[in-house]
Amino acid sequence: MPSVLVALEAGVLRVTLNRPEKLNAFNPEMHQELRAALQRAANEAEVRCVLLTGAGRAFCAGQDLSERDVSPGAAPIDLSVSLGSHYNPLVRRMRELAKPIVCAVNGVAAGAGANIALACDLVLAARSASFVQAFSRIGLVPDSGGTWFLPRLVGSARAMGLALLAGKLSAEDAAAWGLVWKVLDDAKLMEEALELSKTLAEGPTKGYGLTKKALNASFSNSLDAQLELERDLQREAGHSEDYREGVTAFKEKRAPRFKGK
Ligand code: T3D
Repeated sequence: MPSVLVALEAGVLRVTLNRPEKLNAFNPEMHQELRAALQRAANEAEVRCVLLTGAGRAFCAGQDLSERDVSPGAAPIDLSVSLGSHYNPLVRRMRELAKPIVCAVNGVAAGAGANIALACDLVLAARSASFVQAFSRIGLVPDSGGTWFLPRLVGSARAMGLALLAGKLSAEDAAAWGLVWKVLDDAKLMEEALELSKTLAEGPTKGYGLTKKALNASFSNSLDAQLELERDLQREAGHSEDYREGVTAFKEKRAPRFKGK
């Protein structure tokens, strides 16, 4: 049974974390399969949006702790190896993918699972979903970009509370705090996530990729540097076929037919 299910439909690469008996916790196979799916999204022009979700009742419970031997006498584990070879490249790959990633958080998102959801571009959450920075419960530091995303999304006070107390944040509170884009009734989550993903898959993919680049750079740039970046990215966007189509469609008073080029 694959650890990640992948299906392409109408420009949307649906990627489902598929270890439901472990609440979709990460093991090396799941990392490898997710990496391959994101590589496919980057390589194939037919893929114009990625939709990430989880099978079963959870989105993802972070690292599979049953793979960590901490029994008395076992050698200490160097977790930097896991972050360096799996989690950090995953988050970089997601942020650098020049196509939008929608996340449908179908249930609990804990540890790295929570922060991988936050690394997506548009996060939809089922009303029954929750977010847990579970790391401090086991003596760890939030990873997978958590210490970067959280203060930016919810401010330092709330980021610190989430990280130190490791409480369960409901989907409703996550939306109220600005952690996610929208909360949907459980029964509507996948339908609406798919609809949103299809809308994005029909959009100006190249412009979306450049927009991701600009917004991702904004946190470390001065206003001057950001203005320069916008100028450069706009030059690139202005050379796209989709820009030509967008302006033509506006002038002809019709909906644009973007090709993602
Ligand atoms: O190690 C490295 O590579 C470093 C990188 C680390 C990144 C990380 O993600 S560290 C954080 C790891 N994750 C956690 O600490 C979360 C652990 N899980 C939980 O806290 C809870 O399970 C949840 C809050 C996610 C859900 O709670 P609940 O009450 O809905 O479910 P449950 O009963 O706790 O779990 C159901 C089953 O899933 C249970 O198995 P069982 O008893 O039915 O056979 C549980 O053991 C299993 N499970 C849940 N999370 C994990 C897991 N098994 C392995 N690894 C997990 N992370």
